[in-house]
Amino acid sequence: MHLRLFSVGLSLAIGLATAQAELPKVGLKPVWEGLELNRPLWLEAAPDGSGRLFCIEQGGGIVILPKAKSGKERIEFFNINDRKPWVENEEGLLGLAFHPNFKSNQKFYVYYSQQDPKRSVVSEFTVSKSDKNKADMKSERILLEFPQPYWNHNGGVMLFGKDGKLYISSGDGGKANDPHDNAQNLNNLLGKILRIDVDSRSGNLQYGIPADNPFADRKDNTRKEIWAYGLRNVWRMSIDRKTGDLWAADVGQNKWEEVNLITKGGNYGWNIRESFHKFKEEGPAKGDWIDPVIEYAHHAGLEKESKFPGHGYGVSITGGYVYRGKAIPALQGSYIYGDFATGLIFAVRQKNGKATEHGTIHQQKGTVYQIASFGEDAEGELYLLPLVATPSNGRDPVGGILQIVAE
Ligand SMILES: [Ca+2]
Repeated sequence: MHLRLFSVGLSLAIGLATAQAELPKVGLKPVWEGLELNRPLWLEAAPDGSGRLFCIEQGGGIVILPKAKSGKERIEFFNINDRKPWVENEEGLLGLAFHPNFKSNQKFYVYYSQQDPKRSVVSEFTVSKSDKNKADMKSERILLEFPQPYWNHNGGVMLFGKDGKLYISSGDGGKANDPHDNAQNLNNLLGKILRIDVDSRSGNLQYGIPADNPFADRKDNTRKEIWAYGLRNVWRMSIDRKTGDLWAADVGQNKWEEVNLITKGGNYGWNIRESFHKFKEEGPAKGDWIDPVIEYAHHAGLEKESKFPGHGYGVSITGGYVYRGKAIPALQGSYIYGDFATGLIFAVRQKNGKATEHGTIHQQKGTVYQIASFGEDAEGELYLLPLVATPSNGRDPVGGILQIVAE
């Protein structure tokens, strides 16, 4: 339901003054115009008080953005372009996470694709001792590699929780329908959110299995790295910096896009379910599946089946962040997400995992920027990382980044 304060009487409006504000419309403001960025996919601030913003490029680079949003200087921090991580559309350098103690240990983590065989690699690197704006490219420690049988659904988000553990989204391995039923199979790492400890070691592993992982005590072949499962391709997840909640946007197949709140040991249904709906014909009718917070349909014909009629459409979700900035007070505490293809930006508020309010907060006009990802700075302000511009020619890379601002 969309709460419309302007449609109610003054006395009621005063009565609601302490309630959450209506979700506002927002604008998009070009920033770092003229800075050349090639397929930017992730933007975050180093947790060291320096205020530096780091931006991933899919081809294998990490760039430090100029302090001034009018700046054009490209400071190259990291570069694995020569390893060719980006071969197919959904491959590449996909994830970056700074160690919670980055300020003292200078460690950071990347997630990238490699070929022969196709696989995802999670590695630790350290900043150069002589130049804080350069990674020491010889410092790589590979923590984890796992096979990605197809080019699509490679996951790629990495985040440190408030618990200091590293959370990783893996993707179901690709193709369509999850043909090998990876997401429901606890014996492999695909279609999961993993949780590992980068500061310890378990057995021969280059990381530790946290003792409080949901399957840490299993004596069978269950992968103890698993935190949650039943996910198709989480394209962007984030942690609410206030509450610690883990939000994951799971890209759907032909019908439904969904936003999930991730809990320990949770099964999010794929490939038996897609969003609130049955997906696999021969799948069980009942199970311990956790429904999403919200869903949206791929086209108008599905709207009558949707739990959220009037949401708006799209074909591939891009997850964002719970807004904790100051510039748009009415957006405070809402989760911002968008659709890659339509470029619509949405927001939702929830209580106990159920949506209480949602709305389209921005509809692009004229040039529609596809939403490859969102970014968040140290102050909690949000950015849109566009991939290509349409409809002018649909192919040209867009140089800049767009900041989400009050309309
Ligand atoms: Ca699901």
